[in-house]
Amino acid sequence: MLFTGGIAAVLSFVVIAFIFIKRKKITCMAGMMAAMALGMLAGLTGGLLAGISYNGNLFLSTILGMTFGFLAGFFAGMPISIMAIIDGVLSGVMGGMMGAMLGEMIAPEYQDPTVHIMLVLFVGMTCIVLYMLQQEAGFNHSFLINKLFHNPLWLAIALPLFFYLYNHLYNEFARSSDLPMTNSSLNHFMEDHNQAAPPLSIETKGKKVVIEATEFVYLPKSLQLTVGQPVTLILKNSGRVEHDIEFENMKASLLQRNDHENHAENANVHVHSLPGKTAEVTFIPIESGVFRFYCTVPGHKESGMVGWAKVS
Ligand SMILES: [Cu+2]
Repeated sequence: MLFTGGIAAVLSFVVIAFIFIKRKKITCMAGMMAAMALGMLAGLTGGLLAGISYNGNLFLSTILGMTFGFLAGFFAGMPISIMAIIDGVLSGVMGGMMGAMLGEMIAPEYQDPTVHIMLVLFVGMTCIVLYMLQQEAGFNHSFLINKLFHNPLWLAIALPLFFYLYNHLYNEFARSSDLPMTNSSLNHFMEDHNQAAPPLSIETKGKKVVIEATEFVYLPKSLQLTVGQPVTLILKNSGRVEHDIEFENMKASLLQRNDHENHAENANVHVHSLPGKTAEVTFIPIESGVFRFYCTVPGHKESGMVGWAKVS
């Protein structure tokens, strides 16, 4: 995410710098196109990243997306003309709104692919915009970079290379940030508790997560959990009807429950709470992945009572 944002920021800066340097040779029409394209791309990408990062707060992510789009469109249009500024700013604001909505609404398991697609779109389009501006300003074949740029073969090699490196670094990056969480002691801890039946009232130093339920929304609607780390999930029902949380296909060992239903050992994690009451369930996630949870009261899931947990 940071990586993608960084690439997008650097490329935006390159385009703006290019427009600024060649501002005398670029016609108003080309400047408008460039400002519109850059504003839209920066808005979409910034909005998407903000929508994913601040999921559940569409207002904040929309404002952030609009700001990115506005700034990119404004600075790209500024060296050209007022018309280019208007063009850039408006499409930037629109792109920011759409990107934020996309980031907010996209299912969690598709967030990473969506970011990748957006980056491909961003890099591809900025290349075309830069090419167009080059054409507009006249090629200067004395620069090596321009020769490279003018040769489709080089471009055909450079782009796949970029995406290969990007994927490689992206995975490296993700792995290194996961590292502290998956150390061997936690794995041992997890294995020990898988072998024996989990004791009912274990002293756990796990984390506590509170989810507030109302009609018909969870707050927050996403959780970050760690494999092997016990977690106490507290469901605070602030609504006027009963609500619950049921996880789909999440493998976990249950440690204790405070309601009275009987449950098999590999049951889904489930917690139910009456209006105005609080209930909790303690469990250890066994498998990493993204798991949805929802309210099983008829009609609630369809009305928006869904969320997800990212177990890493
Ligand atoms: Cu409900």
